[in-house]
Amino acid sequence: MAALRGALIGCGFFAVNQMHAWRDIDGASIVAICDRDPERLRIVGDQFGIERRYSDAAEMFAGETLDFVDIATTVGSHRPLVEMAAANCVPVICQKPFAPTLADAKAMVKACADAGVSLMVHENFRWQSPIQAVRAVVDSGEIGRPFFGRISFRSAYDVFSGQPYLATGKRFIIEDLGIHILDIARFLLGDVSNLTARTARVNPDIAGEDVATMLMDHEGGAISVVDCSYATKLATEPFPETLIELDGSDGTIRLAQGYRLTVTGKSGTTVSDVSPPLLSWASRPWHNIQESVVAIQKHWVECLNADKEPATSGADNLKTFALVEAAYAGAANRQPVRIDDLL
Ligand code: NAD
Ligand code: 89Y
Repeated sequence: MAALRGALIGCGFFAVNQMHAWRDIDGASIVAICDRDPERLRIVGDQFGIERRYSDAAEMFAGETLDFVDIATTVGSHRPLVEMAAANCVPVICQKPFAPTLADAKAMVKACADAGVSLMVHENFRWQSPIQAVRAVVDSGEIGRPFFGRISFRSAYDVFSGQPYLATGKRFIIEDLGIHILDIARFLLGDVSNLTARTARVNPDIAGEDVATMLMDHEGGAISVVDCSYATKLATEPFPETLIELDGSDGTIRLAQGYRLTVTGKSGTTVSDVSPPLLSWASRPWHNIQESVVAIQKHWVECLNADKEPATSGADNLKTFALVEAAYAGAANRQPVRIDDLL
């Protein structure tokens, strides 16, 4: 089968990982890139040997024959770019956070559905190999029916030096990072019916909240706590590890710092190292995230070729995005939020 011809829009900080990952994946290649910043276009074009370069996405759609487009811009441009892809009948991947609001996200999903084009949100954290390892244990039945989960991301890593825009938005940790952790909770324990949230800002130099604690009822009966912080100074900085505790009717799973997975279940206790591999182009501590970029992009290629809906399709991501909206609304009025009322 001929390799799928893709284009990348947005050649910034994170897009470099996506470009490395596309180079590692058989069956797809990036044939054109676009950025409105000429310097970013030059840097990424030269680094990855891409000659076809555009400063305007509409010109790129007009000038190229594409099998898909990969949008790696920041959130403000996601809706117009996804709608442009839909109008050009080009299947589309869009980075998280998918949209500024749930209403925008719904409109983007509808635009792609109406145009009959596939849409995947680059919601990559559930594709990290340690998270996949936890899910495999749950699926094996070893711990029985999970009734409690704690999905935790606490760090003081300086994310603002690489991504300065994170310090300036009214919304920070839930929209930027919590969205991944909420998605992992859905991935492990299923969809959510109710959410209660509290937020705080500890760092005085940023505009948004940097601490969030959420309590959720899952439709299957489990309860989870999702807690996130970028104001937590620890002896050993865990960025970007998500730590997990799951209690089930027949045992427990603990994913601890250092990628140590302990499972106590029907067959006793096992302890294993589920560290992600360090890919040739990756660098610590980002290698966990970088590996998941390869995994989600591979999944996209498989889904496009098999005409299958991606696991983190636009429609699926609405259910994660609703948790983000619920967390902000519920933290503001200190009331629980029913998720069905938002969807
Ligand atoms: P960035 O600001 O470094 O890069 C964005 C690039 O997009 C810039 O070069 C900008 O010029 C370009 N751009 C913006 N609007 C454009 C438009 N309309 N047309 C063409 N180019 C345009 O941002 P970043 O840190 O790389 O983040 C990009 C996205 O990736 C964000 O949504 C962020 O949340 C996400 N991100 C995801 C992960 C993850 O693990 N999934 C990690 C980091 C960042
Ligand atoms: O933007 C964020 C993401 O998606 O993963 C980690 C991050 O880069 C900083 O919080």
